[in-house]
Amino acid sequence: MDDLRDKYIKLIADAGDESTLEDLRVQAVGKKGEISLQMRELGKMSAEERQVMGPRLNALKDEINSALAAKREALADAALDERLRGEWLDVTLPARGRRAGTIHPISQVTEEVTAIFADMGFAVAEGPQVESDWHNFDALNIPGHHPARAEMDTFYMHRAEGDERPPHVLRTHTSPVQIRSMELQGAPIRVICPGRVYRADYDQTHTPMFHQVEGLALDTDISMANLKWTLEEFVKAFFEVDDVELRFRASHFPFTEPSAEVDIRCSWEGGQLKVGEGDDWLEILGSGMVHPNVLRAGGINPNVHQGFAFGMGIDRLAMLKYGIPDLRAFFDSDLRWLRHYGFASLDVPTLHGGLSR
Ligand code: 2NL
Repeated sequence: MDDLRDKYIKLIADAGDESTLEDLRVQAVGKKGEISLQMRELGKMSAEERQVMGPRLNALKDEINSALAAKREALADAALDERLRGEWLDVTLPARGRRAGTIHPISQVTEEVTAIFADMGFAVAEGPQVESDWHNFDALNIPGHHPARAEMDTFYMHRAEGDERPPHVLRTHTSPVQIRSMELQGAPIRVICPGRVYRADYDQTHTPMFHQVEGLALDTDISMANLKWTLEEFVKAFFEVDDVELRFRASHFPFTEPSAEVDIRCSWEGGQLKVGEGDDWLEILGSGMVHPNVLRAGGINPNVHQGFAFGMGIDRLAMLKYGIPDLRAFFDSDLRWLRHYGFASLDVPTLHGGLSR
């Protein structure tokens, strides 16, 4: 019986596939298998012999069955490993060309605006979207009681019960980034700050998250004339026209004095925007000379350095330049919309290569 056991344990261990294993099962413990035949012999034995041989044969049968089951599982594991080796898929591979994504118009316009101002010597600065109350408001000459705070529809962060400090806010404009730039770098300085901003407002023309770009230029001798030239150069480059006419309308912002809203001459003939001709005016940005209180908040001495600042909405610029009618569709992530209004990912806007082709 020991020979029988050793023979089958070895044959099972050496079996290379499921069908060999099944043949072995039939040969050993099948109805007419070697062990079954031995069991039949029990009837011919004496009672004493049977009492010894019966349990031994049953134990042998169990051992062979367990060995078969263990080997079957090992073969299945090996087969699965083999399949996994053959059927692997690299999910980090780039998408196939015809399914490549597109650059969102907001990213495209941000790149265009950045390229234009970079060419004029402006650096790009970024900052936190969750801002301190001080950077978002006080530093910009908007103290606690100022009506501009109420008008901004600010999203406030949570403070623990009993914590009396003013809560942080989702920045309502990118101006705090310029405050941080002044703190870090001092004057002279030329920066633009593009990015996401937040206001609790949702209708046809407002989304609670939108995009702004602000600019700041400080030096010992900067005037409104420099602001006017800078904005003219920007508008010509952005709308890809040779000439523009700007109209500065007196306005009011807490952070600039004097302040001006800037319109560009345009026509809407046939429902299509043409910049630089026609009898309509299109408001595109707000601007002014930085208020002395704001300079001081940024650590700048207003008796030495002064300059201009401006701010505009990127989403609106994108709608105007690329004829996109509905603001809210910008943030729906509708693939059909993205394919229609999106830009080829390798056509990076540059001044020498063409901003938008
Ligand atoms: C608008 C108007 C404006 C500014 C933003 C600014 C920033 C600093 C100091 C002074 Cl740090 N001003 N930013 C100035 C004037 C207007 O934005 O209509 N934005 C969409």
